[in-house]
Amino acid sequence: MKRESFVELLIKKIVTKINISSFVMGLVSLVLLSSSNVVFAHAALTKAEPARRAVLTISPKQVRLWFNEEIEADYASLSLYDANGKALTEKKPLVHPDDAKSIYLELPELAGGQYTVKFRVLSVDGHVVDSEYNFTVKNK
Ligand SMILES: [Cu+2]
Repeated sequence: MKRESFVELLIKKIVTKINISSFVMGLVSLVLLSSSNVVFAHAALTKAEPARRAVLTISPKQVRLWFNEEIEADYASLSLYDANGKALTEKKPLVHPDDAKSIYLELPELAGGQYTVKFRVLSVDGHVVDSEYNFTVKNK
């Protein structure tokens, strides 16, 4: 009887240890998983200026895009096209000096009309993210 309860106690202890270690393992893998998500996530646009579908009364000086991760300027493209599909500048986008997650393209004076911003950036995980959106400059 005493022997049995000792064995029972031993088994209980082992089971508790296993539970704790599997809990710790689970925690560790959770932390690893979430940190790898942060490192390997897609680059996503978080903000744009001019904003999508914005209607402006004055010509913007630049198009600026913000992402959720740092952008490699060498693999980034950002262009502006008019309603006829003509590029408005041959300039290349630059990473903003104050924010490595933001790129911008300097613009010439824009006449009234609808414009399309097209961009393509390389995510840290190696995936290319590209998209486009429109904004309008009102006729003066
Ligand atoms: Cu990805």
